[in-house]
Amino acid sequence: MADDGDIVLSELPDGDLVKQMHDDLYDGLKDEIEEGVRILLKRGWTPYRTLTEALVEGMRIVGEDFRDGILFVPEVLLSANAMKAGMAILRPLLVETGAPRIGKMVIGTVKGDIHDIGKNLVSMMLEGAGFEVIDLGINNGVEKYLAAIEEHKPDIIGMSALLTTTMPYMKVVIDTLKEKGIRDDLVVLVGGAPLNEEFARSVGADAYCRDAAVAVETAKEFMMRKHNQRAAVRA
Ligand code: B1M
Repeated sequence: MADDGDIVLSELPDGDLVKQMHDDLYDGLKDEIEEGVRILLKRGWTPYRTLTEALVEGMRIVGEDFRDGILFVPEVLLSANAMKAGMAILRPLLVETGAPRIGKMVIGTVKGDIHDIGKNLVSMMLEGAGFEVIDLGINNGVEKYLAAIEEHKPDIIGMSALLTTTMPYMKVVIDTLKEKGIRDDLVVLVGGAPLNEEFARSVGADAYCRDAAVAVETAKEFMMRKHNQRAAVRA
């Protein structure tokens, strides 16, 4: 059993365990994060609650100290690694759904940007909500999006950016979709910590998604509109 010094994770009450997991994520302790996730699930926590309260909240704390120059890239990489290990346990549980596929989405982090934790979370949640998700990974130039659109014929394109220097690339992708005459065939959703609604509008996206839950709701809403439009045309 993994323990944290003298601390036995399985003996902690929920609140203390979650706090300890925030510390363990901060310290990049992958084994402890995996164990913590398993304990919470065993205690009846839903995968979503475990994800948001134990992992995402822990990463928020890491983000603050990274911003303030208290943590540096190597340390944050370890935290990211631990976060991903926890997410890997939750992924199959979040995507477990007998629901029919309600839409298809191609998603990727834009060119120059290697942040993928948020994007992965969005992918997982969308899959869990019944979407087929084609995840292009990180550092995607416009040609990658175009090739994926050609191959997979998605309903929705999702773009993620975590850097103020990479978010303008979303406009490059959307402008290229316009040039190719395919912009209006697709719904374009964008997300990432430095973005906001105004930015999304300014680059010509259909919507900005603050977090993974909003991404799911927004994607569902657009699919509903699409089905209604089709029904209206048929009527
Ligand atoms: Co970086 N980094 N980082 N980083 N990093 C930030 C983004 C930063 C804000 C930290 C800071 O405060 N200084 C800062 C950007 C500053 C800016 O642009 N103004 C920054 C920097 C500067 C950098 C480097 C330049 C550092 C350096 O090298 N000197 C470098 C850049 C590398 C590159 O991309 N070219 C870099 C590197 C890294 C690591 C590799 C160490 C690591 C990434 C590991 C990985 O992703 N595999 C890392 C991390 C972990 C972070 C922070 C700490 C955490 C990001 C994260 O995972 N958050 C981040 C600080 C922060 O954001 N506060 C930071 C948790 C995740 C769940 O949230 O990604 O916001 P988020 O996703 C949310 C929503 O935004 C939304 O839903 C998600 C889930 O709710 N969402 C979408 C995201 N994408 C979406 C797509 C959608 C919809 C919703 O499509 C439809």
